[in-house]
Amino acid sequence: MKKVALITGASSGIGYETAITLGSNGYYIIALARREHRLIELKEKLKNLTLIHIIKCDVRDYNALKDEVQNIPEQFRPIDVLINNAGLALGLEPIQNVTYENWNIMIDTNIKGVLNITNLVLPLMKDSKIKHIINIGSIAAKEVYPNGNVYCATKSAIDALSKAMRIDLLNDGFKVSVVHPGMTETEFSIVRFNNDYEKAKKVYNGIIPLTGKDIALVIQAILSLPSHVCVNEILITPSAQATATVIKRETNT
Ligand code: NDP
Ligand code: 8X3
Repeated sequence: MKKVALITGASSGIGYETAITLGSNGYYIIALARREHRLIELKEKLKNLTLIHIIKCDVRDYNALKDEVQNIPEQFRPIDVLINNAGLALGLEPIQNVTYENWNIMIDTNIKGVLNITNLVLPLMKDSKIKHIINIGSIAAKEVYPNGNVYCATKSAIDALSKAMRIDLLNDGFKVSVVHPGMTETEFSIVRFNNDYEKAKKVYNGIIPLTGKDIALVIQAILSLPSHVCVNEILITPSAQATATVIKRETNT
């Protein structure tokens, strides 16, 4: 049976690896992000394995998303799985220093972006026999760490929204899962530190961080369970991470 997954933030990191993993396992993929050249690369990589439809769009732009969702080709309908992954942190500053621009972008992307996509895609999931929404939260949803303020608040909102979706969509036959990754080496820290590659690399000094692929495998495992089994939430860290701030770093790695 054909299965279709729509993945936001599929141009990099966790979203990209999830698209590759699910695409290699027979899912038709709808891949959404702003960087079109990355989506084209992904399409090239998946072209002999599955069907892929790419959407170059900003999750903050409801009207543009609405047009794009309306234009999703027939063979990608109904959508079976929605993976709300697009997100970002900007800066690591005490709350008194967070800029107006940065907090707005984080709230608009990480919270409103998820609401925008979910609202628009739900009608296309109505006829699916699977109906599974997977939201990407964070260890930052579970605990607030110094200078994480607004980012942690947005991810805490995703935790709450995931519970809300599970309640409100239960009678419509939906499963809702939230995946909370710990330290995962993607472009996340490069974005957080405004392209300061050295500072981004230091975040993972002396540990073996998770990779986008590790999280993709967890998502694939969640999707592989029998239909009566729903993983409500899962927190995954590198073996060297106990909490957001308790990390065992080796000095010579
Ligand atoms: P990356 O920076 O590698 O990927 C982020 C993805 O989100 C990119 O594909 C980016 O695409 C997309 N994105 C960002 N803003 C927008 C937007 N406005 N519209 C559409 N797409 C957007 O980081 P990760 O893969 O690590 O991040 C994926 C998710 O995982 C995020 O929600 C992040 O908060 C979460 N997470 C990450 C952790 C980590 O340690 N890496 C740990 C816990 C959670 P483009 O720029 O092309 O639009
Ligand atoms: C991203 C990882 O450790 O900054 O969610 O919370 S962390």
